[in-house]
Amino acid sequence: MTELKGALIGCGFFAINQMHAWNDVEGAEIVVICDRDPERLDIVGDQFGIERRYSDAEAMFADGGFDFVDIATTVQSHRALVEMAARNKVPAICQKPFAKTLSDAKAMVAACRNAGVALMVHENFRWQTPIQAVRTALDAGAIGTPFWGRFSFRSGYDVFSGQPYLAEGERFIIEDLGIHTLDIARYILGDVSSLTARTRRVNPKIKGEDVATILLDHENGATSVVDVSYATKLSKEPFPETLIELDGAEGTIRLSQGYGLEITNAKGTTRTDVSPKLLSWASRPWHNIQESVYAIQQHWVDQLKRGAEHSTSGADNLKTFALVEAAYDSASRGQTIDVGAML
Ligand code: NAD
Ligand code: 89V
Repeated sequence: MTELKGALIGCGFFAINQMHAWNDVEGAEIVVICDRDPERLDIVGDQFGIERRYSDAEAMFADGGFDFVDIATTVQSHRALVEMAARNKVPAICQKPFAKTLSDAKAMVAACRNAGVALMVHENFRWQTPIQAVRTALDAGAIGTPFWGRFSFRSGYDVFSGQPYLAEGERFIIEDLGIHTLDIARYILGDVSSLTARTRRVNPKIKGEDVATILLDHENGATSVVDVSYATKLSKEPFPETLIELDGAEGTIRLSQGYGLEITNAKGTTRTDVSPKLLSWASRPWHNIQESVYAIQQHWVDQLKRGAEHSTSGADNLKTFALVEAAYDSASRGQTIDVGAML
């Protein structure tokens, strides 16, 4: 298979997973890295044996020598870096959250479309093995047409030690984690027409909300609840599992803590272990997320080579990002938001 050459911008906390995954992905390798922090640049360069290193993304693009760019910085730089990739006609992966605002996200999609380059948002949660198993069961007609769902992520895990910036923003759980859960709800039950949300902050040491409850009206008539919390202290910590309940006309699906999938229909009940693989470089409890990083990056390469649309293309992710903005808007105004009108 021809090797695509990639550049990675942002050598921080999460990029380590992306670099490990690139080592496993078939058909691509990272040949150049960039970080404006020289210490981070050297740590990642030395760990992964990458000689070409830049502190300035503009200079890296000017020198070229790569077929795509993987942007693993935090949200503040996403628009500038995606537009830089578009100007240089380089296909781009952009970490979530895609942008600071929906209008920025729309501009980024337009820039890549006009430049004729692919753009994929690194929205990896839908690529988790247990989420894929739920989707496979639904597609196989295991429960008939779903009419109700719950997508739940409730945890007391300390995410702030690895990602201190999460404690500092005015927005927290919907923008950082709920964005994944909303994307899973869309992936499983389809696009959303309207949304109602309530939020609160329980942890006094952080600035943003750490609890959100969101009611979604899907275009196909299904109703779902997305509930997320980092203020939930349980006897057995579920981080980073998304739990799912689906009721369909002919049965039910339950994805429970510990990666158990239970399907009940006229044939009876089946129980399957849908645990993610523990990749050689992965560590519990992050292995679920880490495996999905590998899966989405392999998907990027495969689709890029075929010239086909990515599952979480920039255009697709506008519909997830709109749910994030709608949730904050709904929570602050106490009103139901028409999501279709935002797109
Ligand atoms: P981080 O702060 O640890 O790392 C970001 C790095 O980018 C830093 O080293 C910083 O110096 C560098 N950087 C920022 N702007 C730059 C620029 N313009 N040019 C060059 N370098 C620049 O952040 P992180 O925790 O690694 O998070 C990065 C992104 O990954 C965030 O958007 C976060 O939401 C996302 N994330 C995703 C997942 C997931 O499962 N998809 C998990 C964790 C974090
Ligand atoms: O996946 C993420 O975006 C992470 C975490 C799971 C900690 O919320 O920031």
